[in-house]
Amino acid sequence: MSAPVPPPPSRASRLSDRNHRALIVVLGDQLSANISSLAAGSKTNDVVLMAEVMDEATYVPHHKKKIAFLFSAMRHFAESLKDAGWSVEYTRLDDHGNTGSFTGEVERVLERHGCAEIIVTEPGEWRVLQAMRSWRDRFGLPVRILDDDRFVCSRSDFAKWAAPRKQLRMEYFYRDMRRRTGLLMNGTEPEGERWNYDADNRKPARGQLKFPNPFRVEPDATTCEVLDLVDARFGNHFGDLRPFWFAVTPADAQAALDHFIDATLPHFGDYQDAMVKDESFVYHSVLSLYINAGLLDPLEVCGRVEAAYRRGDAPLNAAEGFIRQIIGWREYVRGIYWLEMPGYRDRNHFNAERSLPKFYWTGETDMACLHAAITQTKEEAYAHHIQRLMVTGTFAMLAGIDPHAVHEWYLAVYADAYEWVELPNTLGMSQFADGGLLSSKPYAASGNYINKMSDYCRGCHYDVKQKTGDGACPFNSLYWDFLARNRETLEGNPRLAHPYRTWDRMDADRRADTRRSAKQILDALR
Ligand code: FAD
Ligand code: DLZ
Ligand code: SF4
Repeated sequence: MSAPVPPPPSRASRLSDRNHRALIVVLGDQLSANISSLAAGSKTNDVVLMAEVMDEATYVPHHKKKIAFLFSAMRHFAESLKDAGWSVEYTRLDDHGNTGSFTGEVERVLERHGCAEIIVTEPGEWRVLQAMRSWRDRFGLPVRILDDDRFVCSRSDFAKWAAPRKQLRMEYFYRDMRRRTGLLMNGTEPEGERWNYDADNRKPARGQLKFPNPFRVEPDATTCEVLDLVDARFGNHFGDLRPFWFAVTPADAQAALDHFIDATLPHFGDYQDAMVKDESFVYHSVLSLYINAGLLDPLEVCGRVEAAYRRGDAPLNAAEGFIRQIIGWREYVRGIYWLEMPGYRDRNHFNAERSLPKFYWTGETDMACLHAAITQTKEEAYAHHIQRLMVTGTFAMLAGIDPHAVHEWYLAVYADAYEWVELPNTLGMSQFADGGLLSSKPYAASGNYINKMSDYCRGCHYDVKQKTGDGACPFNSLYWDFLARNRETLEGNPRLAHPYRTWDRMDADRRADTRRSAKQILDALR
């Protein structure tokens, strides 16, 4: 664990103790007008650097839509800073002399401006923090790395929360965040006298439901220019670039939030875990890419959701479920990331070594659930939580795919993916590769779960009821094979006692048949 970052001094105290020029570096996921680095700077004195760099666009092969979203949002943000009176140095990807890295671009700007200090808000990835830490020696300048106060819980506060605890569990952390923010609280008590309405949020989406589409924005001239650039420079990356409909400004992201609150939030809770064929978004907000890039403020979003509940425009299970995802899970996974890095990335509890199947990049598989989740990921750079967790995630874990390969896939393919949020969700929550640090049991399930929560199985080549043999749903034998294969590591987990008893009660022939079926499926993945 690195030393906690000291809180930023107030703007007044900072300006009074210096009259030199500072270089403020703003990263692609720091597009917030009140971010701590800008709040600590001076419009009239300092220079802001923003840079499109090849290193960031290629350290994993990001989805084309993700690159286009960030480049366009960065260009708009730089313009808004200039309009607000900041002096901005903006490097476009194709600018002559672009060095391709943050460090190279900092060096170039320092050569042009006589800066005496570098100010940054802490980044969302360990490798970028390491680069920033190298700048002091490299450039012989003080580097001030400020807290990212867009989060409710700072890294140091999370470390303090975690230190005395033998076991970290999101639920207790979340209650503290509710108390800290006052969201959905009545004095010291939770609204509705329960902290968590998760049990009410697991309805399958059956019957005649109407699904609102997320808010769509027509690309403007800046976005069109970026789309051409991405086409030309990243044509070999995963994913469809067009149609491109993401918001790229705070105003349009606000409109997307308004739309979610009006059209979608009332149903968010009930159907949070539902999956529906040909419905990529169900009742999800599709706001994570805007929140993570800084176009929306997470606490403002939660405030709007609480207000909708208090007005009677959304039920409590929807408002609580949504707010829990943001001040609970989102803050919690970030805390775990910084607490556990850099070792976290290499955790591999089950010593899983299989390569990622090729169909993760093409969607070409007869498994209808995986085909749907991957195809929409390719089209939209989006899949909702249950698809990420219980379809692509569960399959990879059951099949013993190397968790690092799984991590790199998730980091590349989703428009909202940055390591601080993606890695704990993938490695910890979905692959159990951290051995249970983040969640108390692996999210392992047979085809039965997907059948219960979706309509995928009805149109699938495989039969979800068939346990073994050629036409059987692959999740069925892989589920038991996973438990049998990892018995030594998992048997002691009380939450798995029931499935192990069931496995032991099966007759020996059936167990052998199950493992044979699983072996055939795994062999075919090669
Ligand atoms: P909604 O379902 O509408 O949820 C509302 C908001 O809550 C989201 O916008 C997001 O800000 C937050 N949220 C919900 N669940 C989580 C969570 N588990 N962790 C953090 N925030 C959460 N989320 C990312 O933002 N980036 C990632 O790279 C990412 N990778 C994931 C990988 C795996 C394997 C899994 C299982 C989950 C991952 N998630 C990630 C969490 C979650 O799936 C996405 O936040 C969510 O699907 C985004 O869609 P949405 O905005 O429609 O979310
Ligand atoms: C993801 C990304 C991409 C594709 N490109 C850039 C870029 O060119 N310039 C930039 O400042 N940021 C980019 N990003 C986001 C960074 O990768 C992100 O800021 C770091 O990973 C820290 O979270
Ligand atoms: Fe997925 Fe199995 Fe259902 Fe097919 S039958 S959609 S593979 S769970």
